[in-house]
Amino acid sequence: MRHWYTIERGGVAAAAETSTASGTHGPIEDFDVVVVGAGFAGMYLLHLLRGAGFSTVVLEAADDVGGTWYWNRYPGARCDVRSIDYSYSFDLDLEQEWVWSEKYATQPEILRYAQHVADRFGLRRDIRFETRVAGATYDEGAACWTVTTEAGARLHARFYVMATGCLSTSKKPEIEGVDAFEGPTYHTGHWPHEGVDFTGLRVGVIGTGSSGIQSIPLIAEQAQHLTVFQRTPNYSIPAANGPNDPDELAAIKANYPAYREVNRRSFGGVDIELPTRSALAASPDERAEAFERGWSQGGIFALSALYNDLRTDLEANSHVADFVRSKIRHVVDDPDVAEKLCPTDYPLGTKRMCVDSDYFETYNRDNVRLVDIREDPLVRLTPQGIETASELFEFDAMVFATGFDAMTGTIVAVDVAGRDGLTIKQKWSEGPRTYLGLMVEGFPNFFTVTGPGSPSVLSNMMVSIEQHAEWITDCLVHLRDNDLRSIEATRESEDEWVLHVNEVASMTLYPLANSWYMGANVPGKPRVFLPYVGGVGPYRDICDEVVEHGYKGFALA
Ligand code: NA7
Repeated sequence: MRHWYTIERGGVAAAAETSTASGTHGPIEDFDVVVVGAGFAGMYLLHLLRGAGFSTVVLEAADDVGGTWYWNRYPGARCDVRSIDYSYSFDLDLEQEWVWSEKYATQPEILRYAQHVADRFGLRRDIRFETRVAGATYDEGAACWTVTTEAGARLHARFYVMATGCLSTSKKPEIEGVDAFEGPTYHTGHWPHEGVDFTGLRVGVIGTGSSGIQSIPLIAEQAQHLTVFQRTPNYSIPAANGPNDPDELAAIKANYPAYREVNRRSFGGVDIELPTRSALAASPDERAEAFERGWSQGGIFALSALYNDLRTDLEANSHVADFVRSKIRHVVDDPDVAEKLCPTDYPLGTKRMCVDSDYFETYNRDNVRLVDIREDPLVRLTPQGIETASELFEFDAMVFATGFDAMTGTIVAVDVAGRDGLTIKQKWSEGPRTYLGLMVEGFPNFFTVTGPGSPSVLSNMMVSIEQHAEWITDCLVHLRDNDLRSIEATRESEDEWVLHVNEVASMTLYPLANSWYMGANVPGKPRVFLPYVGGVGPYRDICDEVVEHGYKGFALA
């Protein structure tokens, strides 16, 4: 492997030696690119960067590839984007040969896919597993990042990429005595690899987001008794999962490249016909018929993509929200429980829409109880279970389905210091600031994949990951071809992009919910809309245009 940048820098690595004073040890290794994270983003980046001749190493905390799909092994974990869409498009043979068994793939199947890709493209040899990054510091004089691992190793690289995923720093419930419970506790985002058997146990689950909604029906089937502690009810629609129709699959595969191209140019990274009609222009009967059709079709977009104003107009949204509430009341036998399960204080779709298999039905079981902690707040965890304002609960096991410090948590957890020692945590103290969700002013040669300010979690992540990995690789090739050693977002372009991201978000209903999109699930986190809601296709055009205009908005040195 030719180390283009390391050769150019001439001997930084050779000169660098052991430093025990700082707690680091061993020789400093030199790479063109250090990538953090061996999920789908890091894996594809490695494949591309190696192919382009850059010496690249991927550092990964886990002991295998998969990222989100490595950690989130809770019962019922599956993707809410269809498997034919949630898969790599970069290799024609791979996409033809891999066969997804279900419409929505389970976590084990997605993990097997990630492992297959790692084997197929020989990725593991350049991935260091069980290696957690502690810090990364930029030396402006050398245009070089020094990346430090928790074990004390140091690596030099011209470029530093965080491909750390959007939902990778899990968060426990903020409650007194969170570690006081003497029985086992499991976080859905860090599920034991060997699985958990709840048979015969009294189980308490905190959290009713996607992870809670997917796992609760399966835990209820096993447990002797299950108590669910709900802070905010969620809108959820049946997944209508099942085996993939072989004929449909064959038809898509016969035309896969064109199919993928439609996804790339689409709004959310999947081929969905964009509605042109307002919900308010439809009659009540027409709306009812459309909502029923969407409900029985199932899936994450089935309701929210029916009319063009559901994400922007409260009255339009109230119709679809009413419809879902009517479904919950219809399914759940106990009217009091049904009311507790009905979301009422935020518009549908402004928190991530959930898809489920028999979630609401689960509350009709004799062994399941719902506790609304808005009525009866959690007070503390006790050695035996949970104390609420009015009751003591005893459990044998507890599950925290309490989500993540999304999109920024993992990035600021690493001590990333850019020019003049400014850390990313300081820079983002009032909310993330990026240009295109790709780069940050003050942090030359540092990239984020699907970072805040890009479509990321509002899209089919695979489409957004591939776009960013390709954009970054092309950018590095451009720098190399033009003998440039650094790239950095300018302050002006970053200001404009942040403004644009906020302006577009403010045209929608998203800011009305206390969602993780808004950073509202983490106490003290700035309330800022994190992803870019302008759409995958338009965003891609913007990124391409930036390149066509000589990396407009970036300072190249
Ligand atoms: P989510 O969607 O953030 O859900 C977390 C749930 O945990 C949600 O119901 C929270 O209530 C609840 N929660 C969080 N903190 C607390 C505390 N302190 N007390 C009580 N309840 C709490 O995470 P998921 O893992 O389910 O899903 C994440 C994404 O993965 C999902 O959107 C999909 O994209 C896939 P809240 O709503 O904040 O009131």
